[in-house]
Amino acid sequence: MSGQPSSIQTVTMPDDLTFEPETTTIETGETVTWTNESDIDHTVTAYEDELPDEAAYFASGGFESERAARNRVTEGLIAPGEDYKHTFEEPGTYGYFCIPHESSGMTGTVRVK
Ligand SMILES: [Cu+2]
Repeated sequence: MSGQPSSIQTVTMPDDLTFEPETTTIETGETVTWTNESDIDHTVTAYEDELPDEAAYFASGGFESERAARNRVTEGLIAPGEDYKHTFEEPGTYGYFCIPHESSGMTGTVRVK
């Protein structure tokens, strides 16, 4: 990285209850933008036990814990056409999911190098 602006990686939420790509790999300090391209609401919610030790918790809605995100799911919904961004400052592997569609397997992984 020689002075170039930090790049942004996009993960889409298409119509089939997935995150696409399911696994995205970025460099430390880069931002992921999740874009809802479907016609229903989704969340991006980190699994609290699938974060690197030093990492900040993240979830659409700005929650500080998975429990809070689950308890107040409507506040974390990303409407069709909207997006959610998070910048990853710690290397490691992060697991996340969509609260309404967790049981349908709507989960994803961010790997930060
Ligand atoms: Cu969903």
